Order: sequence, then structure tokens, then C-alpha cells
Amino acid sequence: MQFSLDDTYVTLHEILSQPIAWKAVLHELEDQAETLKSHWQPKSMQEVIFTGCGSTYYLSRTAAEIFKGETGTLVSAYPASDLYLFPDLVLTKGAWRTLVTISRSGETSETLRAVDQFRSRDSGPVYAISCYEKAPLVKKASVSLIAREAHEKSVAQTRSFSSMLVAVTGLAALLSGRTLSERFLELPDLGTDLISDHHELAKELGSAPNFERFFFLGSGPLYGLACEAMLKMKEMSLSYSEAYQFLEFRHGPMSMVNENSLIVGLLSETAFEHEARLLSDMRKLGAQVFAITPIELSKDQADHQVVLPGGLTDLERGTLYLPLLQLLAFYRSVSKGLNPDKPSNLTAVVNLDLDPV
Ligand code: F1P
Repeated sequence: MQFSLDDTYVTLHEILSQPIAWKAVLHELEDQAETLKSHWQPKSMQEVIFTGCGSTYYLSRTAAEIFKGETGTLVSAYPASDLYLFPDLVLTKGAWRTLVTISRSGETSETLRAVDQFRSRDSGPVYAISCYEKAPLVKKASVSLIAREAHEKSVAQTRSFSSMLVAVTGLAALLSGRTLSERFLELPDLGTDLISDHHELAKELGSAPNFERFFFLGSGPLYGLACEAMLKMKEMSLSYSEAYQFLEFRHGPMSMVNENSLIVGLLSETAFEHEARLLSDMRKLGAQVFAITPIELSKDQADHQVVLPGGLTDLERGTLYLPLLQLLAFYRSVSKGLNPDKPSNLTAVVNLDLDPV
């Protein structure tokens, strides 16, 4: 199947080319492994803080969970503005911390200020994950990991997000003292197959005119990715879209479900039974369900499903959910007559004047 829109929209080109960028990140992880490990001091460190803005804040949420699972360290994730504006709450006295900053551009004003705030109170190392080697954030950091082939012309982050996710997932594994698994190193091939096998389904669902409400559900390490999918749907297609952890959805939000709702489930292996049951209940309320899942669902649990390749853990698998979620938002945008390359009211980088007035 030919998708000639690839020539028309840079966003589509960036979505489809992301596995190539992941490959470059995997090489970078292997090349930089010793340097990255040399800054990690688990014995003296009490907490790892992850920070970013917008997409990269959501990436921080997922990264924090992955780090907790891989390294066993205490972690937290904050929007960079909270770190900058509420330092007494985030950087409580007497702890020795590591800061992991994530930013596609490496220029976002709050993220830069967050590093300054951290440095003024803590002496631990600052890791920067970015797409631009020469960015100010990278210069401020103690050590950096660059997704060199992931930079984008688009405003909405797609391949940059997934590539930086590959970077933090690999970083967590390395810092936990293990080597990257063989299967994790196959992510680029797995991603390429997944896109070619299911592009058409994402296009069909993204173009369906009947959907008025999109709900993205993901729990544990997948919650940050559900939030990112929600944000993509808003940025590119100006659609009603929300994100929740699976079981949280029962505590109020499901009152918004109707027959014009698409519920997109990012299922885990760990909580599969509970997540599948919720999807089946939502179908009974009239919603359509699209599941991206490591384990096959029965027919009553999903209208559409993509079963992800095996051999990866819940902590390693996150990257593979993203391309289809991005395609969903892209086709929704195009089918509404919008331009996904030019989201309303947004710029690729937010530069605020944060000096006191
Ligand atoms: C963060 C960000 C993007 C968002 C928008 C504004 O940028 O919030 O996630 O799509 O374009 O900036 P960055 O710090 O990751 O470069």
C-alpha cells in the first residue's frame, strides 16, 4: 500500500521514519554506555527526578516508572515549571538527587530554569536527553544522550518522542547494571513491521467521522504514553481527548462514554486481566474499543486490536505503542481538513521570559 501523503506532510514522514531514528539511539547507547554509567552513584543517591514540558513531561512520567522498575531507586516526575516555581516542594532539603531532563529542542525556558534551580540546591549529576547536541540544555548537563536522527520539522513531537523513549529505556537498563536485551535491540525492525502491518487500520480509525470523543487508557509505565497520545490527538486534530489509568476510568470519567467514543487501550502484561475486563465493560456502554496489547484479547473485549510482538517486558515495550497512536491523530487531523504539520496556536519551542516583572 502506498501512502503518498508522506511527501505532503512532514509529520507523516517523521512518523513513518521513526524506526531509523531508534536504531541511531541504540548505537548511541552502546557507544556512550561507560560515560553514562560513570555519573550514576546509586549508593549516595536518594532520588531521581525526571522533568520536561508538554510531551517531554509525559515522557518523564513514563521514564520515571521505567527507572523505578529497572533500578529500584526512588523516583518522581515533575513538569519543569513545578521544579522551577515550587523548589521547596520538589527539592526538599537534605537529599542527594540526580536530575534527568528531557527536551526535544533542549531550549525550553522552564526546563533550562529547572536545571538552574536544581544546581542551586543540589550537587548531584544532571542527565540531558535531547535531539540536539549543541542545545543549551546539553551544555548545562553533566552528561547527555542525543537522539541524533530524531530531530523534526513538525511542531508535534512524534519520532523525537519515541526515540527519546528508546534512549531513557535503554539508559535505565544500563544504569541498573544489565546489558540491553537482544529483543530490545530489535525494536527498529519490530517497529517497521508494526507500522507496515497496521498503518491501514490506524488510518481507518483516524478517518472515521463518527468518533467525537477519544479516551486513551494506560496504567503504570504506560500512563505517560496514554497522556502523550491524548496530547497528539489535541495538537494535531483539535479533538476531545482524555487520558486515564485503566481503573481510574471507572471512577467518574466513564460517565462521558457514549456510542461516539473510541477507547484506545494501551494494555500491559502485568495488569492485563483488569484492563481487558474494563474494555469489555466499556463496549457494553456502546464505545468502540481499539486495543494495542501484548496478549490477544477475545472478540468481546475489543472491536479492533493490534497484538504487539512478544519477548519484551512491560518496561521495554512502550516505544511500540507510539507509531499507531500518532497515525491515529494524524489521520484524524487530515480527515477534518486540518494541517497536522501546523497545530493551532503552538510553536515548536516555548521561550518564556521568566524574569520577575
Ligand atoms: C516541549 C513542548 C512540546 C510541544 C510544543 C511546545 O518541547 O512542550 O512537547 O509539542 O511544541 O514544546 P521540548 O522541551 O521537548 O523541546
